[in-house]
Amino acid sequence: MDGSNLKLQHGRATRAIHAGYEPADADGAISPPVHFSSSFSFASAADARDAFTGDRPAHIYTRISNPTLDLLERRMASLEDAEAALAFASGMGAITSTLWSLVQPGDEIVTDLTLYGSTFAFLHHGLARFGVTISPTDLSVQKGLDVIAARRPRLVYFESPANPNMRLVDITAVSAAAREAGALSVVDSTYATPCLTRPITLGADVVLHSATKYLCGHGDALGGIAAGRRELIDTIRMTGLKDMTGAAMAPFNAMMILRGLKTLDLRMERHSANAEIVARWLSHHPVVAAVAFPGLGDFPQRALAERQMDRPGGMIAFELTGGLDAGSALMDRLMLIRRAVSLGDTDSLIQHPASMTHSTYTPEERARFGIGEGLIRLSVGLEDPADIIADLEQAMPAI
Ligand code: 4LM
Repeated sequence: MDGSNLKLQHGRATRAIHAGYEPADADGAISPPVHFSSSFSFASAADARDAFTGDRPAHIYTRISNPTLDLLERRMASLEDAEAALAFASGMGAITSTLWSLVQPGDEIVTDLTLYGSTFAFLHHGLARFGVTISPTDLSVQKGLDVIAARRPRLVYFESPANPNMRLVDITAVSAAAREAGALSVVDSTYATPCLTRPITLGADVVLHSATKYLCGHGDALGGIAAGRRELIDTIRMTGLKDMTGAAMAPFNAMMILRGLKTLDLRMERHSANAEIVARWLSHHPVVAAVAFPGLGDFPQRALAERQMDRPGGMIAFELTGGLDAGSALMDRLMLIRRAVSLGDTDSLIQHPASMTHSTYTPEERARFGIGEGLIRLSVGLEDPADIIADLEQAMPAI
């Protein structure tokens, strides 16, 4: 039973548990075997040659492929409704391997305004040094679509929801504009996961994930995923991954992420329900100046959230009336919620993007790209929501 068979018949929760694996292929083992092997042997010199020319599909070396990574890739392809997927050592491994494979000097990438800090740094301080033009554009408005049409870039790159301020991008509209302009559309869907949004079915060419976050779900393994058409994924595997970054996922991490995926649907339901309760509480608190959460009635892109996301997800961005000082004081007083970067874990995590994940931007860049200096980011975990609220309550500055 492979991912494509399962896709036609089963729901996403079922596919997250079964796609790509049959116990009969491994002596009946319900949990798939893990192939801790860096290299693979050949029956003959001719077999080895045919594996290298591609005439005979075979595993050669784990930087290119491995049966355990193969299973994770088939499962993720099924969950994303994509032809193929590819695993990497980290989310940044997925992003850098993909972009190194798809652009060359002289090309232009149109990006949305808000991106994860290291993605921003890779584009502006990395690729830009090699002759790639990076053009930040507000892709949440019609004018952004006009820029794509006018500039006809090689690639359009965005996140939805965006880290850290929860901006949404209309994946259907932007992917269509990119296709019309002859550009590839690449969307980082780390915040949404395939349980909330399926960018490939909305027209995107490549969907990327930091699998470190919700896909793993327990904060104990790094990983990255790219999914899309087989021809694109093959190119990323054989150029960006194999020869440029070498950012291959370890088989042990693939096992951890396969285990995490089994409860992804369940966890996303609870993350979303908890975050909705916490966001509502924050939005009624007198010292909270603003809350960005797609599940709130006053979320500025509420209609798009309802169209594009099955649930609101577990991420909240908020600002206190006392700005950064009040936010820092709140963070210092928390006792249950952890002061830490990363997101999508069982444990609630809080951080200050301007001084932490998005300190790769200058203050001027943060102002230009919508990352408030006083913005606090909360990744709502799977604890009892009453306990998360009680911790925030005892830590809130006095009115
Ligand atoms: C963080 N984020 O925000 P690896 N894409 C998105 C991300 O949020 C991240 C990556 C890619 C955080 C990490 C410290 C939207 C990471 C990069 O960390 O390389 O797996 O993913 O707190």
